[in-house]
Amino acid sequence: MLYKKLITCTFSRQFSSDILRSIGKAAEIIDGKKIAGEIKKELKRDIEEWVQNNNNRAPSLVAILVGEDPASKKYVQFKMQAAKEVGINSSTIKLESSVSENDLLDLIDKLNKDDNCDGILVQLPVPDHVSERKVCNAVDPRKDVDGFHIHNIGRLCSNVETFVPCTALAVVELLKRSKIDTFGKNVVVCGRSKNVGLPMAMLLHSDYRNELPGLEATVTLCHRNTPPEELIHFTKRADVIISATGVVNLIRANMVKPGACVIDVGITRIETEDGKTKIVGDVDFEEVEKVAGYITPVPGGVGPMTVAMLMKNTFQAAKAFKVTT
Ligand code: NAD
Ligand code: L34
Repeated sequence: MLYKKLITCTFSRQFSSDILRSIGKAAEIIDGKKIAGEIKKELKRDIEEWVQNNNNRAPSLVAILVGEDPASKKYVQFKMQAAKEVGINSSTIKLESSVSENDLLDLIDKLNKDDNCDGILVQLPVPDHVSERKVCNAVDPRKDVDGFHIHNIGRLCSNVETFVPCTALAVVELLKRSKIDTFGKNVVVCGRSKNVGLPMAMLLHSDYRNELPGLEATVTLCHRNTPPEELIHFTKRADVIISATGVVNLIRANMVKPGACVIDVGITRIETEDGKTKIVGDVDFEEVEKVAGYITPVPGGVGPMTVAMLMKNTFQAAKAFKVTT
């Protein structure tokens, strides 16, 4: 790594990336699946200890799955599996896609009042006839393990302790555990969605002297109306690029500063030549890994970490409830 850094500093950008390529020095892969495994192990230990020492019941999580979207079904299954691994009681309530908004809100209200339920999540997207904002705001903020309630978004934006949305938290944890420095660094976030890009940017630029993980970066937030020539202008100067757009191959090698860290949040299902489907990210992995210093794969990068962070938030909800109720 030191060798790579030295040549990165000494030579021009193009020259150093050519050298990296010629000596076959590929980026270090940030293995999200492995790190998620480690976090789940730590959580299992902490939850066991909390249950035994304080005579608590196990934390509990309820997922609401509306409709038959195969990706949503899969993600909720992963969440149930992870809960089992760490000692969280979990269940999924499945609803038809035709469910009325009122019936869904009633169900959330019932779960809000259920003392045996610490965390509630409504897997998104919800059908078009249901308001996503209303649903997110219906969850008791103290049980809002996704961090999507408007109060919790407000707390996040005010740097006050809260439930941080799982994907943003996943990226923070990946950066921390891979020892990627963000203090005073240039970070580009591609994508400004309320659930991913926005909380990501909030955490990255936040002041470490407050309650939330302050990453102290200089953040540029790009989106669909950032012209491509502007996007490349910013990404080329970035020490860290985080892409969360769902645009396949948005990030190419010529957009990346040699040695930079590239975190790929995007997930898109594509059909392969043999008729099978596979998932890919926003980053042209094959190209970019030759230039970047660190890179996350898809699959096996941010996805499994998102699930692990949900477990962390559920444990946080269980502990807070015990204190405040
Ligand atoms: P979204 O559709 O709500 O937002 C996409 C964002 O990308 C928008 O802000 C849009 O302005 C921006 N965008 C579109 N084209 C762009 C371009 N050319 N340049 C720069 N920005 C552009 O989606 P989302 O919910 O934020 O999810 C984004 C991606 O991340 C999707 O592929 C989704 O499947 C994936 N995702 C992955 C995880 C995970 O855990 N790995 C979690 C959530 C979402
Ligand atoms: N309410 N809705 C709510 N909360 C969330 O945090 C989510 N999200 C996103 C979709 N809707 C949501 C998730 O859980 C996306 N997401 C998610 C969860 C898990 C994985 C990816 C996205 C994941 O585990 N991905 C694996 C395998 C993917 C595959 O095989 O299809 C990976 O390695 O990326």
